[in-house]
Amino acid sequence: MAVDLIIKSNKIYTCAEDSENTLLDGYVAVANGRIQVVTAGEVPAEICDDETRVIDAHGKTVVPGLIDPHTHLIHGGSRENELAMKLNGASYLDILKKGGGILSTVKATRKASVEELKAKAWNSLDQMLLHGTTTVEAKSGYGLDLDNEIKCLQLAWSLNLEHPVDIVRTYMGAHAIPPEYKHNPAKYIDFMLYDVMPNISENGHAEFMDVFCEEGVFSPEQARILMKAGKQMRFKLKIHADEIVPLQGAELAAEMQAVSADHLLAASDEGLLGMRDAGVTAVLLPGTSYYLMLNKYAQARKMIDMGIRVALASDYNPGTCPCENLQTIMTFACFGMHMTPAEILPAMTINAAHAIDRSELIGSLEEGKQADIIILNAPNWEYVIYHYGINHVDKVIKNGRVVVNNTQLVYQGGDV
Ligand code: IZC
Ligand code: ZN
Repeated sequence: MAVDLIIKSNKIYTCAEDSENTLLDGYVAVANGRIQVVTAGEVPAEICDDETRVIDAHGKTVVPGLIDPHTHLIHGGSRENELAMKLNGASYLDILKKGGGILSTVKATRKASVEELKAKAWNSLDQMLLHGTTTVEAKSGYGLDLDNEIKCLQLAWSLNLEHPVDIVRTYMGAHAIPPEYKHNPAKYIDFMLYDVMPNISENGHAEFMDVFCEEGVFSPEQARILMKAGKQMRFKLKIHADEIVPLQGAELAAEMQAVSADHLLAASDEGLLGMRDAGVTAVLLPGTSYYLMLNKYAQARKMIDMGIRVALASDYNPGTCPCENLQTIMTFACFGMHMTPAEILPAMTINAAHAIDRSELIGSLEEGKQADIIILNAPNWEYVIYHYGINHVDKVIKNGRVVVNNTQLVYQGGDV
């Protein structure tokens, strides 16, 4: 039986776990949207016929589609007005306390029509795809009331169906206390527990749940209550943990057996060891450290040496990292956190797949996995990180179909 697509290259990085042969000079063969063969050597004539498309990527670099396991994709408006405040020394939490930050995006998101939100998110997804991202996690958390949270999660589902990029949905009502509950945060927590979470769980609007555990936002005690209830309702768990103030968020992630704990700049060593033992993936967001001008990054080197699985993400959002491009995040991971190119590649592919519980399906070039593959205009993987500030993506293959060709989007609308 002939295959649909063959990609040949002398630099195929499979990112397969527990395999010594992660760099091959050979080919990837794709049939029916899945990877059929990945191997070193020449393409045997019998797997090709007249219909088989052959891409000769010799001299270019072939890697799995990048996975972005932490984004706040769907939101209204933008927050460039905060730049001057930041440059004048206002911190992220100062701006939030004054009703700005997340709360200004909540206002804009509630006001926006579904069509407006869709057009904005679609543009972001196009940017992500052009820069090599083939799957993203997308959090709600700018609606906060029932109707607006569901509006955003349903939109994420339509985008998943209509746009080539796959979207994994996370409910994040615990992102901020909405203005209508400003004087009664306990009541907002009850509202989430009894009115919103059961609805979202029963209707399958989200697979994951996330909590912003931070000083002045949700305390570790509140986060624990929400996560426990979420677990009972069969949500998989994530947590924004120890980003700015150390609150033992990493310990809580381990205790609750979260799938991932994200940020972790101020995580304790005990918390990190707990995460390792509980198999919690660390999702690091160095673009946010840069953008908040923290002069501080998560201790990636220490985490890797401890044996924690480390993934990287953009944190794409309108306040602390308005950047869809994972190649930019690679620059911060390398030059800010001293991760090596050999560590950054799995952090954006197979480890990122673990962070969204998709490691059986995506994140590596292995037989049977979804054919999400990118071809980079670079002679090897190190070069992509070395030559920074430009887009190296030449082609993107999503589910076996070429959706970016010669750096341009080539997908047609409809179900891709
Ligand atoms: O809109 O500020 N950190 N949530 C937690 C964010 C950043 C998004 C925002
Ligand atoms: Zn976030």
